[in-house]
Amino acid sequence: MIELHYWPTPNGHKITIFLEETGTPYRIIPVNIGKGDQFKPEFLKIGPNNRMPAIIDTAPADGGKPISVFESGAILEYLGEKTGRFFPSDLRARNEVRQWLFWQMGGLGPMAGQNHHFAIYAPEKLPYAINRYVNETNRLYGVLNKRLADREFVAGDYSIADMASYPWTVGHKNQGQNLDDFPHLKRWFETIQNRPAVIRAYEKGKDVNSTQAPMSEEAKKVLFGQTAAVVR
Ligand SMILES: N[C@@H](CCC(=O)N[C@@H](CS)C(=O)NCC(=O)O)C(=O)O
Repeated sequence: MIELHYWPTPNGHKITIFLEETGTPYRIIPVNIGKGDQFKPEFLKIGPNNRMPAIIDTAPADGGKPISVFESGAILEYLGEKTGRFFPSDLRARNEVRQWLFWQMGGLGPMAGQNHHFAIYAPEKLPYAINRYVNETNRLYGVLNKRLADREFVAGDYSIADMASYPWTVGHKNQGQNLDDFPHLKRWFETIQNRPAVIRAYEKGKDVNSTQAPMSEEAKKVLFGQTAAVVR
């Protein structure tokens, strides 16, 4: 059984997509990041970066005590290895998947995250910051589009690399991007969007947080302006 410490955000959706795709038994423990659950000492024990998602595998492959994992990329690799699905064991295939997973973790996710921050949440609309991240997101969409020009998925067969990137393209409109400018990415996006497991994963998200309202002022206070004090 996998205990998933989760809130329905792009990084959270990555893991429910994997779990739904593989039919792995899991239990969601909500981490309401707008209310500060990510700072609770019990969460920090498994998620020392005060960010969700994190998992606890209560039945690891070695038969030993439970294993916890934080960082969505590490979680996807861990679950891919555990289940033998969506993270190929062949040297070359695995190398492809890993590169594109890290590309998402170090590029698309953080840049699109800053894009959301400056374009939507920042109290001041700073044109320099907005342009920088809209342009950088645009560049990354271009990289992904080019990659998808001659293949169905990012790294060969459908894999954890696709599961990592897809949730970060769901908010393309808010990121100032038009999918019509990226036809290969658009085809890939629509293919993944229509997968039954992906639909179920997003439904799970709505069960955990049905609020579609814009982020509250209270949540903004919790989420923005954090310093080292939050993990002391
Ligand atoms: N690199 C981390 C990033 C996780 C992350 O940024 N999670 C956000 C939600 S998408 C979060 O928990 N935010 C809580 C906070 O900012 O305090 C991962 O991929 O797991």
